[in-house]
Amino acid sequence: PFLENVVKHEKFLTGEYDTSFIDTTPELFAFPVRKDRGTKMLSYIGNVTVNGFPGIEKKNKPIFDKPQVPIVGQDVSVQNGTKQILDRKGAEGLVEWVKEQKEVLLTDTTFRDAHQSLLATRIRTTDLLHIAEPTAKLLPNLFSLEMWGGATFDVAYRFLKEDPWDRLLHLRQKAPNVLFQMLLRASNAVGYKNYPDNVIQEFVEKSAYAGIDVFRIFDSLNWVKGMEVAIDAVRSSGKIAEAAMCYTGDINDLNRGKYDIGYYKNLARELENQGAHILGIKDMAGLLKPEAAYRLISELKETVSIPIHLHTHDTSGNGIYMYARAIAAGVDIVDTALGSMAGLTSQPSSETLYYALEGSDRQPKADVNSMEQLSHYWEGVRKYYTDFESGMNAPHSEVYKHEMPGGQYSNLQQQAKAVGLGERWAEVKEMYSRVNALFGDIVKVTPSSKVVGDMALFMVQNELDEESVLTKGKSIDFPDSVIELFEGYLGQPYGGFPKELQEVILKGKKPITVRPGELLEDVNFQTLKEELYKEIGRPVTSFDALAYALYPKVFLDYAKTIEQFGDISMLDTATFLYGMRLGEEIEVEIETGKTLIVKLVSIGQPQVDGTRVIYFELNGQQREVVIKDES
Ligand code: 3PY
Ligand code: ZN
Repeated sequence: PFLENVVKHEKFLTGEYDTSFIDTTPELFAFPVRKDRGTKMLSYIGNVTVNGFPGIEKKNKPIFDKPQVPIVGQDVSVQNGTKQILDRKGAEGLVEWVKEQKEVLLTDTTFRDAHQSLLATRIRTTDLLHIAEPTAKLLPNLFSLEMWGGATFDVAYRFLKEDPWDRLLHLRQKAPNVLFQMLLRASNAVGYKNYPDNVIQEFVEKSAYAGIDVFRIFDSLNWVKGMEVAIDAVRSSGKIAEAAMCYTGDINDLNRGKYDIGYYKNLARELENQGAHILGIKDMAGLLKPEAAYRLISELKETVSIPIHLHTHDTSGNGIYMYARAIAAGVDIVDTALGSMAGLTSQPSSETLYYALEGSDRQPKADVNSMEQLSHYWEGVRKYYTDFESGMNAPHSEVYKHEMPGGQYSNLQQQAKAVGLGERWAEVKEMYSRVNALFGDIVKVTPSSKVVGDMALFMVQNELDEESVLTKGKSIDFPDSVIELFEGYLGQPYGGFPKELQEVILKGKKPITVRPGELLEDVNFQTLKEELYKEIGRPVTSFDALAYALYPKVFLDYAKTIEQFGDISMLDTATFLYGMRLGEEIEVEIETGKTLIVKLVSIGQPQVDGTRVIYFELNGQQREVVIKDES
């Protein structure tokens, strides 16, 4: 009650005190278990058992083998790693250390991009937390763990009904030795549109504070101006600014002259001058071919003096060979995922790369047996999420033609199905590349890739082609995202917008050419916190306020779900997604040392008002909950 009084105090709410410790000390919010906590949880279980989980087909809960956490002796301590180098020597010192390494360094993406690209970003915090400490102990030589950012932020609130900041804070406690890395969409933060500058600054500051060390910053049109605010904010936080250029086209294809080697060299120079500690190459679709990689890295090594970090997706199946060529040319760091979460639209496999480089003096320093043990855990976890798999099960060389990012493929496929174009998926893919040409060959990565996807669906749906878009365009209502792109609200593409198309789409509206952030008013976080407090009626942390600033509706929906069902993040994933089987008994650890035993006894018949009574035993006591049958 004392704490509750503190957090409700006006001075606390208006931020007059430095209360940041409250943000990073979630234990403070572990109030005594209220009576209705168990009932709320049972309501969730009853609901998902009867109605299924949104977005996947309802089915009986499958039987899963428990994912095997490698036994790493309690006596094995966590070895110091790159995080300690950063803390001791600062960003510049860490950069020097990277340059001194003979072996190629690895970033493990299993906790972020791998499941973003294979499983629609659905892996839950509990499944990450169980393996975080073993990962820290078994892979202390990693350059970094990419474990946050990109789509993980909104998916956590939107679909998993959990707080991404909690994920970051708790993982940090379990894995204190390796740098934590996130993907930041520059002025789009972790969203799909440009935000005011002070939102970007506040987001970077709080993320750094909560545990992020390396920020991979990219702009969806490779517009350096759009990256300035984010790069400066990361530098001021004392963390590592990895400014990335997105790779598109093919530098060795003489027919695709727009993004040639000169383009990338200029961009690299600009990013270095802008203050990048590391140059990232973000090959988001996996378009970089082996010989192009050798050439690109060789020439960039002569162009910039900062380390180079290469990211790719293995969609074509050429990932390992491409990395081998980039490593031969001197790339400093590459991104890989543990075997069972690698390949296809995800990153190339860490173990495979390890073996591919056997006999080379650049083979990464890693214990391949440890990687394999960790990979077994993920093999088990991945089974929980089978319903989110994209269905792609073999290398897919046509990516070189449609150029769709790894993380977009399954998403756009879902969008196509949702608007009744599931049967015409091949046409949608082809249209995607035609829209790219129509837009003047732009960089396609979140959020610009989404705009190209929206337009492709729109054109297939409305039987439009390039010519009819231009001739009939004045009477066509284009998707909002397309209008915003052509208005300049995602920034400026290299070479500008195609003028005729822009006029057709904007219908007399004037596009902007300045940084959108210059036109957007700063968010007043104090007012925002007060507003949010009134909405949700509970203490508002700076983290909540940021989430609300980025995703107002998603955050409020999340808060409402938590109000209805309580914190459901501690449920095991099988129960979270499929509920319970009749007669099944599960254990739920609701806080350290406090476990509830839940048994599903029976499910009542539907009533005339559409409700059902679900009968449980909670720690041996009979409990009933009433839920609405949505079927
Ligand atoms: C993201 O922005 O989430 C991406 O992974 C883009 O490739
Ligand atoms: Zn990626």
